[in-house]
Amino acid sequence: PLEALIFDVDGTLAETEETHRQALNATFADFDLPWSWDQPTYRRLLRIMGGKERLRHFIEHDRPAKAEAALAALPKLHAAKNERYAALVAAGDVRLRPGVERLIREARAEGLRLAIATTTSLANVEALLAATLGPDARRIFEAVAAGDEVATKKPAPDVFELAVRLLGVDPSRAIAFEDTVYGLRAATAAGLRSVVTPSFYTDDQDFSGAAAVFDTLGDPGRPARHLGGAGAG
Ligand code: XBP
Repeated sequence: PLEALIFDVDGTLAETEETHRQALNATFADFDLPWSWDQPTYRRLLRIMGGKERLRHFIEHDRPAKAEAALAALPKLHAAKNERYAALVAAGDVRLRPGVERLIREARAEGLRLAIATTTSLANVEALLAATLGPDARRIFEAVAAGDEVATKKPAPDVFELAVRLLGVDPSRAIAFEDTVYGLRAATAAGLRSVVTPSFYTDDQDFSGAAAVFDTLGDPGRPARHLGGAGAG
C-alpha cells in the first residue's frame, strides 16, 4: 500500500523560478554586477541544479564582467538572493500550483505521510510554505530533506533517500511529485515512482520513466499526456 507522498518544491508546489530569477537580477544590481538573466538564459542555466552551483557555473563558463569579484562573493551573493526571494514570497508573489493544496489536504485525511525533497534551502521552503499554506504549514510535512543537508544534489538520489529515511518508509511505498527530469532521475534512483507535472521552465524535458505525467494536479484533472510504468492511474 501507498504510505507517503514526497514533494519537490520549486516548480512542483509552485512556479517559483520566476521569483528566484527576479530576486537574482535585483541582487546582481545590488552587488554592482552588470548582469541580467533573461528567460532563455535562465532556462539554459536551470540544467545546473542548485542556486549556488548555477551561479558558479555561470561565472566560470560564461565568464561575465566582474567574474573574479563575483566568485569571491559567491556565498554572500546567494544569501542575498535568498533574502530577496523570501521577501517576495512573503509579499504574496507566489501561489501554489492548481490541485496542490487539495492533494495535500486529502492525503492527510487519508492518513498518508508527507515529506519534501528539494534542492533549495530550508529557509526558502519555509518561506514558501508559510506564505501559501499558513504559519503552521511546516508541521504538515513530517520530513523536509533540503539540498544543503546532503552530499550531492539532484539528479543524485540523496534528498529522496534522506526523505524516506526520515519518514521510515520503504521507497516502494512512496510517490514522488516532480517537475524536472533531474528530479525524476533522483526519485527513480532512490527507488520511488514519480508523478510529473511539468512547469514553465521544464515543459520541454523528457519524462519517460515517470509513472504519470499531468499538466497539473488540478481538478478537474486534465488528461495525462503519458501513462506508463507501475502504479499509474
Ligand atoms: C530547484 C533548484 C533551486 C532553485 C533555487 O530545486 O535547482 O536551485 O532554482 O534555489 P528543486 P536555491 O526543484 O529540487 O526544488 O538558490 O536555494 O538553490
